[in-house]
Amino acid sequence: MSSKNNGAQGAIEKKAKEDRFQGHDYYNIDELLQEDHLLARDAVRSWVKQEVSPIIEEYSERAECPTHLFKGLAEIGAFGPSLPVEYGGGGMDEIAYGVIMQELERGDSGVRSMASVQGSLVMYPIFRFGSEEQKRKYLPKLGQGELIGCFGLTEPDYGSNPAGMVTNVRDDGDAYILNGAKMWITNSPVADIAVVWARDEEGAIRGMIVEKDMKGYSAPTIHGKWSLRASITGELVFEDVRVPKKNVFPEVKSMKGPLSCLSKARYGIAWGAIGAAMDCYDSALRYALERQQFGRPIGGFQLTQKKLAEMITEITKAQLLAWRLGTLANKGKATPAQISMAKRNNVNMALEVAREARQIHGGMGITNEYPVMRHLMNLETVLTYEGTHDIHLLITGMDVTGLNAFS
Ligand code: TGC
Ligand code: FAD
Repeated sequence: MSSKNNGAQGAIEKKAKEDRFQGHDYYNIDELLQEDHLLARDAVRSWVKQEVSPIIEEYSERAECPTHLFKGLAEIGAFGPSLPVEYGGGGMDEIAYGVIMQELERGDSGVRSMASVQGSLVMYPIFRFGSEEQKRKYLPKLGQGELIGCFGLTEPDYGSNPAGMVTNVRDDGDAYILNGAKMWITNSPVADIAVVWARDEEGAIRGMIVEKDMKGYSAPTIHGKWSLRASITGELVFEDVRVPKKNVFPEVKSMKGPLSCLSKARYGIAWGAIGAAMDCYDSALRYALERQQFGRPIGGFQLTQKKLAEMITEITKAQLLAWRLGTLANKGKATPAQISMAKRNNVNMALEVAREARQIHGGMGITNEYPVMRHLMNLETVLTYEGTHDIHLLITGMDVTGLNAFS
């Protein structure tokens, strides 16, 4: 089956297609990147072409997580790229972290999620809030992919408003007794440990490392997702789980703990979404030049050019936003509200690009012959997790007005 429109059946049967992706850099943003950023970007791009592209459509169709990729993700340094090497990270800067997320999400948002959760939502809180003993015990193994982690904040009744959480701990001597449930937890069914946020008897929000073998812990899988199908999502259920006090983060006792982790992950998503958008644009551009209708390439029609021109314009704006955010983050100056703006803008941009790319591919756009529909479906999740599109708008609104629309 060629990439021309020869019938959807062949397209659906054809697996392990050649990945012809080329990066797009309309404003020479590469000139703003350092040598090590470009090396990291190119290494991850090659790895994605070799390890992700040949299998991702099949895994996505089967709604199965390619868990064998955890080891490879560790080897390419995708877990905590900007955390110190001695604590299992990559010792790189925030822009390197960003370009790595971009390339992973170019492959699939679910693969980027595997790295985001492990690095930014599990390793980062242990690094930032954990005791020295916790860091030494867990971080090297997490960095090497020997342990898989998940992050439990969202609850069935508390999504956008995690501060309302009812999962709780009560003091029991040398341990806390943990009860409650978390919902929509990426990687929970395959995780060895969970970073869990719960309310203590004084009402303070505490973070802790819960191990899967602890009695009363379970992590059932959530089935039936039409989005992020190559990522495994589950619940976390705690029934009188006895969590030793040495597993509790000693210092942090407020929402600042989990929200700081979100800032780290949202930053990565702001870059990641550009990858998904670039893949859709790349596929649409090639298709528009190859596909003939009315005796000429569809790329010759003004309406197709409008779509492509607007797509590359929006991708370029998002690249500049991410790069500037990265330079601020490197100086420790990126504010949570700035990160919210970039996450919201870039994910929405990617979703719009995916929709336009889907149209350019005509009927073929809904098949697995092209990556576009998979990205489109994935991005519906990315628009919602790590703070919904509207929650980020309200964060920007609060930042510019000084007025809180949440309470
Ligand atoms: P609020 O009273 O505003 O703030 C409490 C304290 O936290 C500080 N803070 C932040 N710090 C760092 N980063 C941020 N993004 C921060 N946002 C707030 C704040 O300065 C304050 O500090 P202090 O020192 O005064 O105590 O907190 P709130 O509870 O009222 O927050 C409101 C709101 C809506 C902004 C927050 O709840 C929110 O962001 N909601 C969205 C929930 C969300 O994003 N959930 C994500 C769950 S994890 C996930 O989706 C993983 S997907 C993973 C994957 O597969 O990739
Ligand atoms: P709700 O909060 O119920 O929101 C529903 C709608 O109401 C949204 O459109 C929202 O924008 C709107 N809304 C809510 N409040 C307001 C308001 N004040 N003003 C205006 N509109 C409002 N969580 C984790 O903790 N860990 C994970 O690893 C994780 N992984 C996920 C993986 C997947 C595949 C998905 C889908 C979610 C994941 N999440 C995870 C949860 C995710 O962060 C939440 O889904 C998200 O924060 C939204 O919460 P909710 O789904 O309960 O929606």
